Amino acid sequence: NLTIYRKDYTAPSFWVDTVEMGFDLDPKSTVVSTRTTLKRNTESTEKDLILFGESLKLVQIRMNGQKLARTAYEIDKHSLRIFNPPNEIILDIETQISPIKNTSLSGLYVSNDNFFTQCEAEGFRKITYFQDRPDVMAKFTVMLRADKKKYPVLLSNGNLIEKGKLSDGRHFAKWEDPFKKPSYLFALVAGKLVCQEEKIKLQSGRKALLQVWVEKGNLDKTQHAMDSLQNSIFWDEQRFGLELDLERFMIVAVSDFNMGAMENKGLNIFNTKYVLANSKVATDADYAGIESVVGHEYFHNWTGNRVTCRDWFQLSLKEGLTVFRDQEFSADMIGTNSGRAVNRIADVRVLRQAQFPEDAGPMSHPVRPESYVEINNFYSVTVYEKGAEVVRMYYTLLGHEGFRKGMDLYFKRHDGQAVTCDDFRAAMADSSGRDLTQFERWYSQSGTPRLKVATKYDAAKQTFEMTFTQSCPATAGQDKKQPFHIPVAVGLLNAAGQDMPLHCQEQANPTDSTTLVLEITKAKQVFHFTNVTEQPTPSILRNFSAPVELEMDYSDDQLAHLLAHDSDAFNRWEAGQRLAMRRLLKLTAAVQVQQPLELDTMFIEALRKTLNDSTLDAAFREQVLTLPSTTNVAEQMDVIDPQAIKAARDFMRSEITRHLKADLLTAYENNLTPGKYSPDASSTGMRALKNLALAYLQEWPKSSTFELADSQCANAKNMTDRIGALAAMVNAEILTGGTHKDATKSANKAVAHALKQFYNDFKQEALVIDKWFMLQGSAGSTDVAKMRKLLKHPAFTLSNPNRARSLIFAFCNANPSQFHAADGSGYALWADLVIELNAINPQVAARLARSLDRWRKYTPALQEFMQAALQKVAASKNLSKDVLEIVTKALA
Ligand code: HT7
Ligand code: ZN
Repeated sequence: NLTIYRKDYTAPSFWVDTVEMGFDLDPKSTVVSTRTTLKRNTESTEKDLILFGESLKLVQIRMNGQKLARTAYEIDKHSLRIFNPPNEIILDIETQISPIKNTSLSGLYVSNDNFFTQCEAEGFRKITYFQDRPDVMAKFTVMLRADKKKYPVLLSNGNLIEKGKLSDGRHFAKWEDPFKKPSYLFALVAGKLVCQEEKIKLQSGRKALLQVWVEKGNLDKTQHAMDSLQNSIFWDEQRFGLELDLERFMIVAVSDFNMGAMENKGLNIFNTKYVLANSKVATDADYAGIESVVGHEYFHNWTGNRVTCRDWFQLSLKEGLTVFRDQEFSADMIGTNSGRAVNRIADVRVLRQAQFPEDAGPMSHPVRPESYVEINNFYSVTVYEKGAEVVRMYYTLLGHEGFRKGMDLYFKRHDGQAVTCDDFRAAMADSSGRDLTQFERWYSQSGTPRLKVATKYDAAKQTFEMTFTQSCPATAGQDKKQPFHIPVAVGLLNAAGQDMPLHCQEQANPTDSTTLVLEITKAKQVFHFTNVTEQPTPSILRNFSAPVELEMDYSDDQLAHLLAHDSDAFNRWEAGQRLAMRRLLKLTAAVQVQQPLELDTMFIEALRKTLNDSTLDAAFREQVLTLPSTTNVAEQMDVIDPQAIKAARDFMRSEITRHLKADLLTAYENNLTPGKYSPDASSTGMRALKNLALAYLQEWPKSSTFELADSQCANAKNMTDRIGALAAMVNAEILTGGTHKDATKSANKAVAHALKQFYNDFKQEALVIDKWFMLQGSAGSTDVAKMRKLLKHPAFTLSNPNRARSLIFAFCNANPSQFHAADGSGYALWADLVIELNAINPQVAARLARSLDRWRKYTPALQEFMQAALQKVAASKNLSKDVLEIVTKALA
């Protein structure tokens, strides 16, 4: 049995004081020497010292200066066990590894001829034998040696304490990290890199050197990352009183990387996607992504590095908390209430698009999982995004000051330690005097809770009653659930759309605000509001105060009222989404029984009103006009019929355009952003609305709208406008089909030309070519045959994760009509690619394997093809633990 359980945690048998490492770097054969000083943990019952190791050649091992007898230890594919060593030991281990052969991008590997490491979660064991677990923390000193010409830059964690020349054209650099750290935070980088650097003054007056390292041709794309880093440093000082604890902080960009970035102490390593930006190559979304990921990794310096996880089951302790912190950072950077709401909407979109389905599928797990086969599979939207929602609920329950007190106590108690989610909860409870015992269920129970609300207004008594009933569906391995502690922020709107004063019998309103946080702790709970002078429209779960599915029988009129007036911008948007979702579900049902499709004027008029309301930010209007995704609709259905959803959604889009074409054209013209490019919130919002209008307008099969896109594409001064127009054109390609044959022909020619031109203009920019592939992977016109052609394109490769994701993930996760082709050909392609990727990079393969998680929910004919594809993968040879866990759980 490969499964590891949380309940089996035991402390390590030895503690480590210091680690001194030496690297003789060579792509084919790198020699790693490691000297570790260890002391027995007298509280452990384990007598032996167990070191983990993967794909290593052991050259030699010595204990306290003596060669270790072969009978003193045992070694297998995954570990090295030393039998009952003395209580205090110095261990010298020499291993040999081959970075060039390491295509998994975990451990030490080569990318574009440079060396990089990725050690979280368990990559350090691919470098040397070690107690590679986060509760073993040590001080590291690292000596790097390499050819000076090929690898002029040698970096590791902490401070550079020595450097110099060696014989044979080699040189060395010695780095010392003053802080104890777990092995997963170890990093080294070596190669031909250049940096942008700036010195800053910290709150305490200390100075720090900030560096952003990139390949030579990319030095014109580092300013935004540098600005984001400085903003992050100052934000953490102000908001949480947390100062940078190092003299030097480095960010290095690498183009082959499995995730977004990595928070190695003082030496963050980033996917190029989250560092490189200028207006020519990066979109507004890229700029926002960079700010948020740079912030995220920097914030880990306290939440993750200074206080780390006891074991990997506690991953959300650092990830949920750090996502919450980066969300708050991005929101504070915008500053306005409406901007904050737009950010919140984006976060909730991710949750609904990815986390709710995960939590209802075969990989469902609690925020603090109970078991895993491969920990890499648990770097999940549940651990990250739902984990952040859990942290946000503390914030909502305790308030701004209360949460800060909890954070202060957490650091006071645990700085320098490896701790658990329970420790975090205890700090929040003890600092506030609140009983958070029941809150623990957010960590232990999986699934998205359902919260049903029924209301009753008594005009004579002027009372309003709200009855909440909570439940949680059975999820993988969890049949029965206990009630959660749910903070529900509510407000009441009068007929004029204003907030009414709130007087609740069961819950005081200490701040006398017009939003009250009700605390639901029981399966059923009633709240009575008094002095309610007229029938109110309740605004429930404001700002999405808990990660639940709210079930409330709103009338269309109530929703339109909320959309027009709610003082809570999130719920304003939510009301619009509910109106749209209701109609999308009806239309999908109508498609299935081949009934005529109709869209009512009331909905169209509500959208028109929002679109034309110039008191609203463009960014907010764009969010309201963006319909729920196919996945959102699918999650609301018992049996998913992707083609019917697509047809319903396409119909809705074309009806919206038919009725609102003049308004959309005006929105387009009013939101042009001439002049110098700036990624500020206002310009970003304008571009988003303009490009959304442009995309809608393509539903109106007239050459003038297509020409608008074509001309924007040809004349765009920034990547947001260029790719926005190109996307609109690519999607128009099939939309203009049918009756408009001539228009279709010339449109298709223009699309082909625009795609070719785009490729030629950017063929040197890997991240832009990723966009080019992504656009085509997700285009409704890209069927399996075209996909197979694109996979053979000379610029395509499976071994670069960004490139693989851009085409394949786009097809499997964002091209529902083609991926779910009735003949099962999309799934067959998926199976081939999962198998091929498994041999190159198991982590990326396992992510792709997740695309069929929800197979049991589809129509029977599709289910059959999906099951066959899953079985094909499950039966293939040399399957990694990563992929095996996903397909086994899917088929169980
Ligand atoms: N903490 C980092 C996790 C990470 C990672 C995990 C598994 C494999 C590769 C990886 N690269 C980075 C990222 C973060 O949450 O900040
Ligand atoms: Zn993180």
